Amino acid sequence: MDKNRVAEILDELGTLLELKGENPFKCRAYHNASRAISGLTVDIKTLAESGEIRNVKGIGEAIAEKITELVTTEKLKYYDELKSSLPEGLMKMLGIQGVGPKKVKLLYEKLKIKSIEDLEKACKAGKLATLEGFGKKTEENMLAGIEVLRKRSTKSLCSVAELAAQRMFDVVVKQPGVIRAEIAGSLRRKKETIGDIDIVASARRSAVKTVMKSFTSHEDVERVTGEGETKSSVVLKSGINCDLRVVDDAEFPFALNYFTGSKEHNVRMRGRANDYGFSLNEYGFSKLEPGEKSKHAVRAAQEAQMAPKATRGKVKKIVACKTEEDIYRALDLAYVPPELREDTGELEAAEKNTLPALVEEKDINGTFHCHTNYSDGANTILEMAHAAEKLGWHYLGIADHSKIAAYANGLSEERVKKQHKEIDALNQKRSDFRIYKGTEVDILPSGDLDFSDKVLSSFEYVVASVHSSFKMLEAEMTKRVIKALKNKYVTMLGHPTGRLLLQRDNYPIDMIAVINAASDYGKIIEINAHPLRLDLDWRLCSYAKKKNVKIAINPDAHVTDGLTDVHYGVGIARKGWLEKKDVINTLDLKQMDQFLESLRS
Ligand code: DGT
Ligand code: CA
Ligand code: CA
Ligand code: ZN
Repeated sequence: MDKNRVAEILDELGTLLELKGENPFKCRAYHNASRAISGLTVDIKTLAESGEIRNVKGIGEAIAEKITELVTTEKLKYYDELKSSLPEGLMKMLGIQGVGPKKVKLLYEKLKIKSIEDLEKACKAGKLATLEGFGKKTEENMLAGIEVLRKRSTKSLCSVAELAAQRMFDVVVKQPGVIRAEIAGSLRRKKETIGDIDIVASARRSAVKTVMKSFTSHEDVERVTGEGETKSSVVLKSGINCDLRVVDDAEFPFALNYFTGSKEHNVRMRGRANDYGFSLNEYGFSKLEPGEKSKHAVRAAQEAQMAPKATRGKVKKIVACKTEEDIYRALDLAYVPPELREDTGELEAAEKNTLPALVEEKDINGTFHCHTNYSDGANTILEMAHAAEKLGWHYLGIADHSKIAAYANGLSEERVKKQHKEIDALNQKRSDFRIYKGTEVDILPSGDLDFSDKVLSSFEYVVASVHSSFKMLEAEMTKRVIKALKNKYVTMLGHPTGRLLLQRDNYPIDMIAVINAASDYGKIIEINAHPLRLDLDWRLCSYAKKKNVKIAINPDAHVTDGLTDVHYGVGIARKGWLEKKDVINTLDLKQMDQFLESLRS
C-alpha cells in the first residue's frame, strides 16, 4: 500500500469520526496525519517497519499503530468496522455543496436520511423545514446542490482521467501486433474536465481480437458495455467510461484526428476537405462523387479549375496520409496542436501559418505559489526546494498563507521573520538554486490586504488571493480584487475566480475587468495548476496575452508531490495559446533575479 492510499484512508477516517460525532480534536488528528503522510519523502513501509513512523511530526501513538497495521497487512480492522457501522450513502451526501459531516449526522439521526435519494425525497416533502435551523431555503439549496452533483459526477478531473487512461493505454500499447496507439479525445486536447477516455490504436488484422481482449479484461475494468471488431467500451472501477478503437494502420492518422476532436474542429476540417473536393471522415479522404457534391464542393470544383497547377497537384496527394501532419498539410494547413482544436481561430491561423509556438513543460524553470509546514503545507522549505531541484528547476517561491488564514495556520509577522531567516540561511549555501521569499496574502472583503505595506515590502514577491466572503455581488467582488491589484507590493493574482472544478462554482467576478486592471498596473495572473482549479481558465488566456498580462504557472503545492501539478497548468497555458514568452516562470534564474529586483525598485 503506497502513502497516497494510506493518506486517503486516514482522511476518510477523520470524516467517518466526524459523522460519528467524535470529539473534534480526534477527528482533526486524522486529517492532519493524512496530510503528514502525503508529505513523506521517505518510504512509508520502511518507516512503519522500523517503528520510526512514531517520530513523524503530526502522528501520535494511536495513529502510528493504525498506519503500521495498514502498511504491513494491507488492512485496518478499525477502518473496516467504522465504515460498516454507518450507511454507505452518508459519505456520498458529503459531495453536495454546503453539506458537511455535522449536517449529515443530524439528518441521519433526526430524519433517518441515509442517502442522496432519501435527502431528495425529504426535501421535496418539506421534511427538512421541520428541523430547527433548517427552512424552505435550505431545502431549495439542497435540491440545487443534488442537481449540480448529478450533472458533475458524469465528468472527471483531467488528472484523474489522465492516470486512468495511462493505465489502460500501457496495456494496449504493449500488445503484440499493435503498430501505433494514442490517447485521443478531450484528454489529448487537455480539457480541464473529461467526459470519457478515448484510445485509438492501429494493429495488424490478426492481432485485433487479442488487443480488444487485453482492454476489456484489464484489471481496472468494472464492466464491459460493448465489444466489437473495431470498438470496445468499458466502465472503469473509478466510474470513468473508456472507449478503444482499433483500426488499420493506414487509417490511424484519420481515426486519431477524428477522435481527438473537438467536434467543432472536425466540422471545420470536413468543410475544408469538401472545399478541396474530398470528403473526410475517421477512415480517410475520399473523392466526392458528382452526385454528392456539397455547396462547398461545387465552389471547390470551380476554384480547382482556376487554381494553379501546384494546388491541383496537392489535391492528388491528398489521399495518402501517414501522419496527422500529412492531413493538415494536404489541406494547406500548418499542423494544429491538439490543445488548440476547439474552433477558436486555429484553422485561420494554421492557414496563415501564424499558429503560436506553444510553451512546453521543459521551458519551466521554477514556480511561485507553494506552501510549507509553516502554514498548511506538509513539507519543510528544504524538502520543497529539493523536490523542485529534482524537477530540474532553478528556483522556488514559497508563499505561505497570511495571518488571517487561521484555518490554514497563517503566518504572523513574527513567523514571517523567522521564515525569512531560514530561507536566507538556506540560500547562503547555494548559488545555482534560489528560494524566493513570498506570501499568499488574503484579499480581505474590503480589498485591503491582510499584511501592512511594511510587512509586504519584506517579501520578494506577493501573491494576492481571495479565500473568504465568496458571496459578494459581481461588481463588489471585481472592485475588491482590482483594489488589491492596485497595491504596489502585489506581484500576482492567485486563483482568480476561486472555482473548484466539479465541486464549487467560481465567485461572481468580471474577469475582463480584472485582466484590464492587471494590464494597467503591470500585474501577473496565475494559472493555478492544481487540477481542481486550473484557474485562470484557458478561455481567458488569449485575452490576457492580448493585454500583455504575463502568466505564472503555479502548482499551489501543499506537499512535494504537488509540484508536478505544473504539468496540468502547462496544458492549460498551451490550450490558451500561450508561448514561452507569455509565461513568467520560464525565465532563467538570472533573469528572474533581475525581474524580481526590478519590481522592488
Ligand atoms: P468528452 O469525452 O465529453 O470530454 O469530450 P470528447 O471531445 O472526448 O468527446 P467524445 O468522447 O464524445 O468524442 C471524441 C471525439 O470524437 C470528439 O472530440 C470528436 C469526435 N466526435 C464524436 N462525435 C462526433 C460527431 O457527431 N461529429 C463529429 N464531427 N465528431 C464527433
Ligand atoms: Ca472523450
Ligand atoms: Ca468517447
Ligand atoms: Zn490560495
